[in-house]
Amino acid sequence: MNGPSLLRTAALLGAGLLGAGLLSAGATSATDRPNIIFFATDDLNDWVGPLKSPIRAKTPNLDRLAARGVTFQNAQACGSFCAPARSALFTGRHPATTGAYTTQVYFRDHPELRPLQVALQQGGYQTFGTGKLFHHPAGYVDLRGWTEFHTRTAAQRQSGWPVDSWRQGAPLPTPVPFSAFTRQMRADADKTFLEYAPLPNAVEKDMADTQQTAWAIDVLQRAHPSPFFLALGLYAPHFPNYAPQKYFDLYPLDEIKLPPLKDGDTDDLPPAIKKFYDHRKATIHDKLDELGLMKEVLRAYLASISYADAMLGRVLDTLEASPERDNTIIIFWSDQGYHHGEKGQWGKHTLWERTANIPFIWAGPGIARQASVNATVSSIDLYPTLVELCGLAPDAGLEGQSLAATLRQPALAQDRNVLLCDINAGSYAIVNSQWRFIHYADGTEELYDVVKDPNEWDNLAPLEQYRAVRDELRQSAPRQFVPPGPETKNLRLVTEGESFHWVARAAAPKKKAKSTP
Ligand SMILES: [Ca+2]
Ligand SMILES: [Ca+2]
Repeated sequence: MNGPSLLRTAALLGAGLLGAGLLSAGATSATDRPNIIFFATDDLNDWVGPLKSPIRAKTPNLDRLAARGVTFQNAQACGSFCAPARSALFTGRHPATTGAYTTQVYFRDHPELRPLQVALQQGGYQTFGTGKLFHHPAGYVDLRGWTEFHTRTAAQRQSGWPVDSWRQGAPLPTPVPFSAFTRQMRADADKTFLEYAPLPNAVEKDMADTQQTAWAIDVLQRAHPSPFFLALGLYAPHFPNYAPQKYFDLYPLDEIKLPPLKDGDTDDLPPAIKKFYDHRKATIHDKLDELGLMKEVLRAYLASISYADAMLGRVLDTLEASPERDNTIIIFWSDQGYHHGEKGQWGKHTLWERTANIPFIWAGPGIARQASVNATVSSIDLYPTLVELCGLAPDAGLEGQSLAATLRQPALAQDRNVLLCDINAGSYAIVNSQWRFIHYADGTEELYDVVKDPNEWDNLAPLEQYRAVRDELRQSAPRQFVPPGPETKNLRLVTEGESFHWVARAAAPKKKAKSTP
């Protein structure tokens, strides 16, 4: 028994819990359960050191983590933007099952589902959270199951717990918006989309992500008589890409390389999809090109990745100096990836590889070191993996697969088909290490051989010779897609002190029929 476990046993004896038989169940007693640090990032694609990507940010701390753990090269997101990816992660269920395809509030619509942090708390864990773990607007933090959930300001707790990373006193550049692209966007557009700016190095300590990292470090430095789950959700490198100047300086503009783009790439897409993405390209990609800003936007994203990596470094340094060092698993995760001009797109919300491939790196006790796994996995696998590693009560509805055996023996990893649901019910991708198969709700499809065609330029779906491949991949689609849950535009957020809940908006009164004269 190591030091921390002895401490815990002593504390539990003191509390009279051992005699109550609380620790008798299963092979893993609460005292032997590993601590978990869950380090979440937002919109971070695979441009990081440990992943085999042609463009990579400087991420010395993630490299350090990967050197003592397992890197999944082909980890797929379980949602194509923040809200569905996070709802799926915390419920262990895909949008096809929960109806949380976009910004539906899973804990309002499905209070019976046991979110990950509640499962951990029920398993004897102290649970600590801060930052962007759930979707960022007010009303999205699942308040259940946290020993402590930290916010920077009291105002956040009184107003539905928005993340507000660039509000509530956070440092901002002058002017806002800073980038010429964002300034030229329509008046009704999101004025943070692709917005970026270097900030003075001196304000790094005042940034929301820095402050939340500091809180996580404080938690890590406490004595831990029980195992802990510490979840730190960075907003970086989600736009706006405001980062200290020193991270911009890592990337001289003339060394930035743009991702490849194929002329006429969308010509082989289903007509409705081609129309949608051609329009998006014309309004964003072509505008950035006209302004000559692509490299600037890329540099700011790379700078924000390196800033996020520095926050990871602070957590790793603290853990390495901690008595919990050898008893703590760290998981590094991003909710989904990001396009930077690939296929003419800037953003997420696609079913292609650029949105789907995420960094997913695990290190800690019982996990192989310096290992890289090519087999396809999904972030839906996180919850069942923690059920196994942490000895939690099982949940028959979890839709992922435990990666515990793979983490112990990466060489035994087996490839499989994984699901990525779209924001539209009935549209999805099925992915394995050779194929990406996309099916849209209108019945149109795409198919890419990602081994021969990693850029996903050649849609093979129309070719008769691939009919059998498509038919086989389609077998892995969900049997049904539940209808979307209630849209938040039809709900009203009610705040009550430091809590909140959602209520249905009263239906608008029907207009009185005009009385006939
Ligand atoms: Ca995101
Ligand atoms: Ca194409």
